[in-house]
Order: sequence, then structure tokens, then C-alpha cells
Amino acid sequence: MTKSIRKALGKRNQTLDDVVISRVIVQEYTRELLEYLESDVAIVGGGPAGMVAAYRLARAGKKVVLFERRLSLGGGMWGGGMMFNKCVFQESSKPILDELGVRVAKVHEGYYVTDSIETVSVLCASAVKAGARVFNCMSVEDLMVRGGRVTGVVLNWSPVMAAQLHVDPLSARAGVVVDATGHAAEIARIVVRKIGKKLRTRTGDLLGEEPMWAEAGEKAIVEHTKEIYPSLYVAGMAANAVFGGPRMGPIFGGMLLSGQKVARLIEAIA
Ligand code: 48H
Repeated sequence: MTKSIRKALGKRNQTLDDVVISRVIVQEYTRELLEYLESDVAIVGGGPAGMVAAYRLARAGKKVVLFERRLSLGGGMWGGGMMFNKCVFQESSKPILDELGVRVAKVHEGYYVTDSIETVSVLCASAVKAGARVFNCMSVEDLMVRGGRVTGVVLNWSPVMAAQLHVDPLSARAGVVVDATGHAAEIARIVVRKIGKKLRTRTGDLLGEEPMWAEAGEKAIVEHTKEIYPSLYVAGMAANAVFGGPRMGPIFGGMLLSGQKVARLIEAIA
């Protein structure tokens, strides 16, 4: 308990003071936000790829912050396929689910199914418990770039952006930034829009997502998980949007494997 909270409580003969509750929230949030304005890794987007990357990197001892636009993490995973809230996984991704303790049922040789609500909840809890700090309701709207390298992200409250209010953002420095924003590949697009066609793709531009093909899409997503501009990595669906690869529909193993791969690549650099 901080001095100011002790003082506020001391003045009143009650156990629950509304303003103390407010003070705790504002103080604790502000303290952590200040702490995470500098991090080793800033992950943009809390879908399956971002959550696995956050879990692995935090467990490896990195100071990890994850910024998520929405209230909840989970991205496109909650709705399974067409809101049938089941997720399908292939054999290669099963060890990740087993490690985290997601209950998996084998339905066919090489086909596993999970409850999407359980899967999102476990991935989210694993990332947070491993030490990743999540700031929800925050959107990354720009990048810090210095000397030809990404050095951080530029943040605003999602409701500010949704209401199109003219409110200037704040900046957070990070050693490495991960674009895990899903189909939109928003962070890679910022590079092209503001710096030019400088991505490490064939043309320097985003090559765009291709039509649905589960097998090819799942393979491509892991191959395409890499550094796309100095200190900017791409993971998850955004990787196929950047490098040109099929979407894969409601199979989620590639997202977990992509999150795992980006974490390994980042762990290897420092
Ligand atoms: C803060 C942002 C911003 C921003 C976006 O879409 P996701 O679930 O992404 P992945 O890549 O982890 O998983 C993709 C998967 O869900 C999927 O869509 C599949 C498998 N599709 C196949 C198919 O054929 O359709 O999560 C991305 C997250 C979301 O929660 C966004 O809200 C968030 O990123 N986000 N957060 N700042 N600028 N942009």
C-alpha cells in the first residue's frame, strides 16, 4: 500500500472507500504503463500468434509487452470456424497445447480439436503468468523508426481511434517489435506507407494474402515468420499477408507454431 492510499484510508473509519479503489487502479496502472514504456519486445496484437510469442519470450526472461486493440485477447480464435467455437489443430502443433494444458481430443489421425473458449483462455493466462504485460484497449497507430531501424511503437486508446478524435498518441520504446495483427498486417503497412516499399519481400511491398488452402497456408505461415524490416518481425496471419500465402480457415496450429518461431528468432538475437 502506498503512502497516499494509507493516508486516504487512515482518515476514514471504513474498510472500503470508493476513492481509494479509484486511486489503486490509477496508481497501479500508471506505474506499470511507465514501466513498460521501455521493453525488450513489443508485440502488437493478442491473437493466437501474439499470445504464444508473448508466453515464450516472457518465459525466456524477456521484458515483454503486448498491445491489443480490443477489450479481450484471442483475436479470431473465439469463433472457431463460422462461430462453431471449436478449433482444429494438426499433429505438429499438439506439443504446444499439451505444454500449456489445453485439453485436446483426437478426432482422426492427424486431426485434433479443442474448445476455442478454453484455448484462448489458457493461451492468455499462460502469457500473463509467464510475465508478459498486456495493455488492452490500446492500438498501435505508428512506429518509432531511428537510423533505419524500428525502435518502438506509437500508441493511442482504441476508443479515441474509433471515435476519430484528434488526440495525439504516446510512444513506447522496444528492442524489437512483432507485427501479430492478423490479416490486416497493420504494422507492416505502416512501414510501406511511411518509409516506402522497404519490406524484405520480393517487391518491398506486402504481397497479399491468397485464397484459402489449409495445407499450403499452414506451411507457408511458419516459413514466412521472420524479420521484415530491421527490428520488426511478423508472425501469424500477418506473415502470409506480407509474403503472399494462402489463408487456411479455422485451423490454428500454424498460428501457434508461428508464435513459437518468432519467439525463437528473437531469443536468438540477444
Ligand atoms: C493493437 C491490433 C492492431 C493494432 C490488430 O487476427 P488474429 O487472431 O491474428 P493471428 O495471426 O494471431 O491469428 C489469425 C487467426 O485468428 C485467423 O484469423 C485465421 C487462422 N484465419 C484464417 C482465415 O482463413 O481466415 O489477432 C490479431 C489481433 C486482434 O486481436 C486485433 O484486435 C489486434 O491483433 N490488432 N492491436 N494495435 N494496430 N491491429
